[in-house]
Amino acid sequence: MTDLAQWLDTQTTDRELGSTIKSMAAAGAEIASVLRQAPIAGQTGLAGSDNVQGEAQKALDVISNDIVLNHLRANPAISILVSEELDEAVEMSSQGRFIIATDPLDGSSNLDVNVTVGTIFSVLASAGGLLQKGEAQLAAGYVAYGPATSLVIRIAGDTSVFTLDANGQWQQTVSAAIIPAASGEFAINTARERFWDAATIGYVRESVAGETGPAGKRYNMRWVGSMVADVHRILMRGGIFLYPLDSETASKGGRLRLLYEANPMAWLVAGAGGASTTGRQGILDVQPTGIHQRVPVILGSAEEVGRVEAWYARA
Ligand code: AHM
Ligand code: MG
Repeated sequence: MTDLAQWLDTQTTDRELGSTIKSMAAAGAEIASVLRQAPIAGQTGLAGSDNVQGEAQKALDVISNDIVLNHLRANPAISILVSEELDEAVEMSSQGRFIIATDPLDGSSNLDVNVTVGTIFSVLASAGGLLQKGEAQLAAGYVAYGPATSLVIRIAGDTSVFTLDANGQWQQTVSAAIIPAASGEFAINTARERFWDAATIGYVRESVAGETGPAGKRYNMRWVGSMVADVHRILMRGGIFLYPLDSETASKGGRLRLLYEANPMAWLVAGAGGASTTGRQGILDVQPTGIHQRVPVILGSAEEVGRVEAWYARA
């Protein structure tokens, strides 16, 4: 079997980039062990504070953020940390060559019900500053805390999947994920239909119309409510994920965050042959204007993303 360190040696000659990824992987392994015991340790429920987005922080959001902070502080290759849970960017090593942007624990609403959550991260060059387009990422990944703990990581080549073994080591279990171009599975929060724009309504209506409808095939719907879990399913067997701009999220620019949710996921999907868009622009082409900026997110199987883009071009 190939472990994470062996794989990193095949992907980059930059040992500091490798060590940056190893630090995030180590943080993920520690968060996994905390999550496994959290109901016993009483680490459930709210922390009693709000994050910068005005959302109530869960105890485990704060604990996970601290774990990531500790691992990154110990690595002199990291210059700055941007976290969903911290209003301001945190300065680390002045000589550090890499910026990490992270959502330390995504899918908080699923925490207390023992459903998959995850840690998402993006690696940028310090020289480019905080507000770089997704296409400038040096690497991106996530850890999914599910029945197995998975690390999905991409530097510039393939998107690879590792599984945490009983000894706390990451073993490669998929060398190159491939998202099939065609799929019959979509993921969207349909309870928001009354807020949707014409393109989203058009795409979903076409999809639920079945074999005799304009899409000419039957679709199924899946929505975990943890982006990591929904994207992981798409990386493993295809499908499309949509959190489009809608009339309720329009004033904020969308629901999901560009730097530490949309960009890393778009980077991983691209490495597996999938596509991503805001509907009107490639996600990786969006110029960030703020570290906590939000963006509409549509990603997954290329043909499905193309169908949504066609709806936007018409709408
Ligand atoms: P969070 O970062 O506060 O956990 O929110 C992000 C989550 C995503 O994981 C998920 O795709 C989405 O929000 C779920 O939204 P909804 O509550 O509309 O189902
Ligand atoms: Mg999140």
